[in-house]
Formats: sequence, structure tokens, C-alpha cells
Amino acid sequence: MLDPHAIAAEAVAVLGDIEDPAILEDVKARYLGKAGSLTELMKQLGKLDAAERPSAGAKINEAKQQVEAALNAQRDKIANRELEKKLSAEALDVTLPGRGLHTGGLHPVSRTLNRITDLFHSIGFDVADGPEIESDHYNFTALNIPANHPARAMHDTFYVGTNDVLRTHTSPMQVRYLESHSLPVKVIVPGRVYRCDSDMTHTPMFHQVEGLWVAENVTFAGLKGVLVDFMRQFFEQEELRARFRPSFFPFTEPSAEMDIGCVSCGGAGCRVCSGTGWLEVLGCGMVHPNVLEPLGIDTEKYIGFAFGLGVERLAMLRYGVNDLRLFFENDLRFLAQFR
Ligand code: 2U9
Repeated sequence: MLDPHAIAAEAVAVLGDIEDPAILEDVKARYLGKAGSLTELMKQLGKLDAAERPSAGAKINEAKQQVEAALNAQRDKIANRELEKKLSAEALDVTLPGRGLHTGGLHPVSRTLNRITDLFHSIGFDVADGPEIESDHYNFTALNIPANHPARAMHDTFYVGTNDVLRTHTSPMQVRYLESHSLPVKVIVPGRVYRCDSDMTHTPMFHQVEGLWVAENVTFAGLKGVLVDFMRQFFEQEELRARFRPSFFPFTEPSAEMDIGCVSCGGAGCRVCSGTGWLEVLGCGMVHPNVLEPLGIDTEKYIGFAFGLGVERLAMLRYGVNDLRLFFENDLRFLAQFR
């Protein structure tokens, strides 16, 4: 009879090289199956002497256990190798950069509006807002704009019915503020305003910030100080130059327009300042007594200054935008630059 241990040793050697589970099962059948070589040895036990049978049987069983152990070990090995392969094929590289979240951002006009508001708030100005549909009275009459003034003409103003308008400036809210607060008042009013105007440099809706300070000791020098300081902070230029030119507004007397040294060329002259070295940035003045007196304010005791500026204009200058219409087209290629 063949030596069962020699058969087992051969089987263990063969099994150790197998990678394919199907071949593994074939090899198992070759040794342990119905016609397998160790099974055949079992069948031949009957031909042996009764005295030899127990020890021969025990040897065959040992050999079968060795083959089974080798079989199980190889099965585990193949399964582990498959698992390794699968894990490395499906592996996540957590060190790769992410795809990025597309977060939104504030519109450049909103950013500019917030910046202006924060700067005035930081020096004690209250911030107020009010209706965009205003009565003729608050938008014009209360601001010393007489019935025949050109600002009332249909081509400048959007009328809502016969008596109301889309406010053409945020000044009417300042009149309301004076009516509802006791003096002194120190307030800015940011917001949308509307004018029936549309070309390269005008849009029918734009944003303004207007300011008003009414107290006992307000001066034109104080007005200049607040505005020069504001512009220097806004454009982050400590040495920014400024000048005030006489002007006219129905609601202020005297009135002035403020220019600053061109923030694009520093004053040398460029396209932004049309070669002048100066940029007109706002209008201002001392509040006209005709505005204060109808509100019951004693103009012998109280005096006020006011100013108004266009937010889109300051946004264009701060961000170097050369076309006003870009703010209103909502092209993401433009807007995404302000995130
Ligand atoms: C009250 C009294 C006075 C507000 C003022 C200006 C000068 C001014 C323009 C700047 C550019 C409008 O956006 S713009 O076109 N504004 O020049 N506004 S003084 O004066 C007031 C406001 C309210 C009760």
C-alpha cells in the first residue's frame, strides 16, 4: 500500500501553488473525493491483516487531516488575496484635494453698501431705511423742491398714480426720521432709488447712501472732516487728497461737490478721471432752513449738514469696474470674482 503521508505531502505541495478556487476544488477531489487517492487507500484497508488495519487507518486519517488543513489554509489565502485586490481597487485617497463647494457671495454693490454703512455706523451714525414708494410731499415738497423744479418732470421720476413716486433719492426717509426723533439726530439712509434714466452711465434703479447730522454745533468744517475721513477709510488711502467745489441743491445751502484725488492714477491723469486727476464722489451741504423750519426745528438753535453719494460709483472705483451695466447683468463670470 502507498504511504498516506507521502500522498499528503504531495497534496500539500500542490495546494500551496493554487490561485484559482475552481482548481482548488479539483485538487480536493483528486485526494479526498470518491475516487481520490486517500479515499482509495481507505478502501484497500479491508485487504490488510486485521492487526495492521488500526495503525494504517490512523495514518490515512492523519494524512486526510493534513490535506484538509492545507486546503482550508489555501482557501483563506485566496479569499484574503481577493479582498486585498478589491480594497486596493476601490481605495479612497483622502489626501486628494476636494472638488470645492460652490458657495455664493455678496453682490459687489451689497459689499460696498455694507462697507459704507459700517464706516458711518462706527462713528456714531444711526442707520435707517424706509419706503421706496413715497408721496410727492416727502420726495419733493418737504425737501424744498418747488412744484416747477426740473427734478419733478416726468422724464426724471417714475410716478405711481398721481400723488406717489418711486423715491428719486433716500432724502424723504431723512425727513421722516426728523419727524420721529428728537434732536440731535445723526443718521444715514442707504437704499434703492429710481430715476427714469437709462444709458451707459445711468440705470433706472441705483443705490444711494445719504447722511444727515442735525445738532447745535454742526459746522461745514465738521462736514468736511467726516467726509474726508470717510473717503480715506473707504479707499484705504491715508493721504488721499480732497477738494470741495461750490454747487447747488434745493435742500442744502451752501452746497458743495466733493472731489478726491484719482484713486486709479493718483492724480497724474488717466481714463478713469478723464485726465483731470480728480474724481467727483458726492454732493453735500448745510441743510436749508426751508427744510428744517416746516418740521418745527428752531434754525437759530439747530444746524445740520447732509450729504449724498452713489453706491455703484464708489463700487466701480473701489473694484476697478469700468462699466456700470456689469452690476446689473448678473453674469456669474463677473459676480464670481467678488466671492
Ligand atoms: C434732508 C436734507 C438734506 C442730501 C444730499 C446730495 C447733497 C447729493 C447726490 C449724490 C450722488 C445724489 O446719488 S446721487 O446722484 N446727492 O448730492 N444729497 S445733500 O441732502 C439732504 C437730505 C435730507 C432732510
